[in-house]
Amino acid sequence: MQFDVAVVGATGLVGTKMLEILSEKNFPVRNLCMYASKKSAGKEVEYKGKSYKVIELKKENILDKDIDIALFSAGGDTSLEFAKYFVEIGAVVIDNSSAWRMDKEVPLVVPEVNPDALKDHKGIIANPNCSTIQAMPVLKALSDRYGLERVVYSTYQAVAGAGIQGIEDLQNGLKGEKPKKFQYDIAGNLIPQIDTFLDNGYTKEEMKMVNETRKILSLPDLRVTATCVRVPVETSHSESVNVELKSDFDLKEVFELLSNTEGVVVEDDTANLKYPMPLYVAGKDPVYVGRIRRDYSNKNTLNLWIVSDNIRKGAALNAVQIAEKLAEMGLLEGAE
Ligand code: 11C
Repeated sequence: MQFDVAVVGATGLVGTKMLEILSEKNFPVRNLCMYASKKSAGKEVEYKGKSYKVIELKKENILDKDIDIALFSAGGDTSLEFAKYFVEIGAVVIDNSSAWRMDKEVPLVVPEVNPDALKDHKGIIANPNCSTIQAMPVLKALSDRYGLERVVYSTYQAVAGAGIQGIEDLQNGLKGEKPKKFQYDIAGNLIPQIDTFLDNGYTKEEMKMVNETRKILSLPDLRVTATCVRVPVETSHSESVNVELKSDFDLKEVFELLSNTEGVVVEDDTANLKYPMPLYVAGKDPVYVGRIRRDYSNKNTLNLWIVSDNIRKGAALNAVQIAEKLAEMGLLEGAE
């Protein structure tokens, strides 16, 4: 089976990565349409050695096409305006923005965690926030084995989460220039704010972690809290995760469980100073977990350190994996 694929936001950081991953994975692409805003329309983008002209994203440029899957990463407003036209022509939209993540009609999916949610899709599937995605395979495994009582996230998020301009702010900041994307210097600094503040004192990023975790794990009452911090690291988010379980655990068994969890690599050998770090995880597909230890201050509680490439598993790779899973589950129309 082959598919007609559209990438919306094809010239952005995540869009570019989506194309790279489709190619790396040899995804069965029959035709490819690359969309972007008027500013980038007409540019030439390469895919597997062939050059494609970027099409301006507008209604009439969508309705005249045959598309089976549209991978969106162009911001929430663009998704809200244009996804419906792709659905109208029969495509399944996999959207990387936050536009529909909490919509009851829209599955929010990490393929190795909650693939069955895909069965209920009505044309749009949401890709979770990067900082949420990377914790999911680990928490799902722990949830299934021991039950989850409470989760405390403290994140150390890379500048790539803020797009190309975030990366530029770090690189230029290291040369002494002032930031353009962030409100403060990021080189040599930490910013305890990602996205805007809400009335409850949390940032939108923090509440995304709370709400998306509950939805993906189907645990609507799970006690979750988060503090999200931007750090001067280019790519890969790191997270300290404190997890209170419903029942007690044997640490060796936890190591074994996580070592056998799809999409997860345990990197934890303190005697040899082995633990995951963002610099070395960048460019890799799995979620890495280390510093696995008992929290002696609370019963049935674990401390974990989870690191993953936020542009790959946190965005582009997860979106492509959703497409692969849809195809595997027979939920995608394509051509023989
Ligand atoms: C960041 N997590 O690191 C954000 C970027 O809802 O998809 C992704 C925002 C989102 O800044």
